[in-house]
Order: sequence, then C-alpha cells, then structure tokens
Amino acid sequence: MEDLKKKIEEIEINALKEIENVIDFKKLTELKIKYLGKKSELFSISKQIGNFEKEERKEVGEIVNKTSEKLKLQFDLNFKKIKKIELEKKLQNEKVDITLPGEEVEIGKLHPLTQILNKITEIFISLGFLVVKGPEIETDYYNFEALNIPKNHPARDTQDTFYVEENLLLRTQTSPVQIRIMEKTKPPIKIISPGRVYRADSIDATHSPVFNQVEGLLVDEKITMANLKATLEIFIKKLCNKDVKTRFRPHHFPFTEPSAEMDIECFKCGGKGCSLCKNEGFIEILGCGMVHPKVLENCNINPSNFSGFAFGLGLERIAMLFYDIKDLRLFYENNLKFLKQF
Ligand code: 2NL
Repeated sequence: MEDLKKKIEEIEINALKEIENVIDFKKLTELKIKYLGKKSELFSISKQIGNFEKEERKEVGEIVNKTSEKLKLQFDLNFKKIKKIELEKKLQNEKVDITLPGEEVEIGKLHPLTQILNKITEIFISLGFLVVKGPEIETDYYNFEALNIPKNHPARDTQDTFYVEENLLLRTQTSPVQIRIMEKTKPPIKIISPGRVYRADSIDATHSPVFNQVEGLLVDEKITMANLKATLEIFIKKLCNKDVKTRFRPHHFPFTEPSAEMDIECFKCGGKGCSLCKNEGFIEILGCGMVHPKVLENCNINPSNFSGFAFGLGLERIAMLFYDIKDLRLFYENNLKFLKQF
C-alpha cells in the first residue's frame, strides 16, 4: 500500500518535471498519452483498485484522481501556452507597417458628354421638367409620320436613315419618345428626352452615324412663343453661368410652326467676330418652335385648347463648343489622355 502511494507520487513528480518546459504540440500530446492514456501506469493502477480492501480502495482512488487532475491541469496550461505562442507568431507575421507610403487609388470621372448631359438635365429638372427615355429602334410612324414629316421628305430616305426593316428604323431624333408621352398623357406635359440617335452619315470631324440629342417639350393651355424664349434663355444662362445674349432666327421644321434656331453671342470673341463664330458674332445652339397643330392632333390633343413648344439640341455639338474640341471622334475613342482633361 505504502509502496503504491510512493509509486504514484513518483509518477506525478516525473510527469510534472517532464511536462514543465514542453511547448511543442506533438511532444505534449505524446506525453499526455504516456501519462494519462489507456496504456499509462496511472490507468493500470486505477484498474487494480478493485483488488484492494474497502478502506484502502477509497484512499488509493482519491490519490489516483488527485494526481490525474493535477497532471491534466498542467497539460491544459501548457496547451494554452502553445496556443498563445502560435497566435503571437501569426500576429507578428501579419504585422502591417503603417509608416509605408500608401498605394494611390486612381479615381475615375464622368465622360465629358455625360458631364454636359447631367448639367443640362439638372437645369431642366430645376425648371420642373421630367426626364423620359424610350426605344432606339422605332417605327416609321413614331419617328416620321406622327411628327408631320411627309413621305417624300429627304430625312426618310434610306440614304439618311438606317432601316432595320421596311417599317422599323433607328430613331433619327428622340421626338418619338415625346410623341408616346403625348399620346397617353393629358397636358400639362413638361418633359425632356435625352438619348442616342442615328443618321446614315459618314464619320468625320463634325459627323457621326451615332450621336446624342436632348429634346424638350412643354404642352399646356395658352403656351406661346414667349414661354419658349423665356425658358430657353433661362436654360442657356444657367448652362453658361452668366448673362448671354440670344438671337432667334426663323427656320423650318415640319413638326413645329413657327420654327426657329437659337443662337448665343459668341463666347470666344464676345460678338466681334472670330474663327469660332465664322465672323457671325453668334453661334447656333439649338432648334426650336411651337409644336405643329397636326402633331398635337396626331396625339389626340386638341390644338384649340392646348399649345406647346419644343426644342432639340445635339449634345456633342454643345460639348465641342464649350470645351473647344475640334473633332467629335475624340468623344468615342476612349483615349485616356483626352478624357483626363475634363
Ligand atoms: C433640330 C432641333 C427640334 C423638336 C426638335 C419636337 C418634338 C415634338 C414635337 C415637335 Cl414631339 N417638335 N422636337 C422641335 C424643334 C426642333 O430639334 O435641329 N432638329 C432637326
């Protein structure tokens, strides 16, 4: 009995000594099996407890339990120590040097055409207009017929318009979007319709088969040319951020009557005459007019009760003027050297 007690004490002392400085996971696991596993001395002693007298059984049992608890505790402590060391190692490896210079993130920006479009859109929204979009493939009816463009008009020629089928074409202006709105909306109507339009042109410095247009339309009771002029003058002042002289020249469009083109005083020479305005002193900005009564009728709006004005401008043309760009192709080439300037 006393021998056994001594034996257990020895096991404890040896084990604690052997465990003490082990901080290797594999080694510690092996030692745990050696001292506490199914083949350990302590386990085989606990198996023999049954052979002792009742009194001794209790005593030996307590000692075996106490020792194995003590060893378990020491193993746990060491395993924790190993975990902590490993975490510290990991953190050390992942340490970030916050004194290193940062990597520059290149910030993109909006395309010059988008910048101009956003500015135009914001101005008309501030005046109470809604922005509407529509299909780029249109029927002959919405692109021409409803707009009072006669069958023999040159714009309808296959030389000028891209046809998909006999009756389907790529829209040549965004007016069809507005026709669709007028068909299903009772005035007042106050809208602008920006978007891509198509013409069968060859590409050069001032022509492209695809370009962008912004059209506007206002229909209500008692709308006159005075409303047209006031609205477009406010628009151009806001776009140029200053008081600009305007000029309305008579013109002809099949869908407006009367029709006009609006010019602004040349911002390069201030009206004296230069290369930009071709010695005119004025630069053409947009086309406009009072919506033709036939167009209103086509949309089931009675021209005796309602009238309206409309206008259309080419986005690329405006952008070229404002940024002094001589070749429209630059807008479509995605050359960063060009785009970064805006
Ligand atoms: C241009 C200028 C213009 C319109 C577009 C329009 C739209 C409807 C009814 C009447 Cl739904 N007019 N749009 C009006 C005047 C000029 O565009 O240079 N176009 C070839």
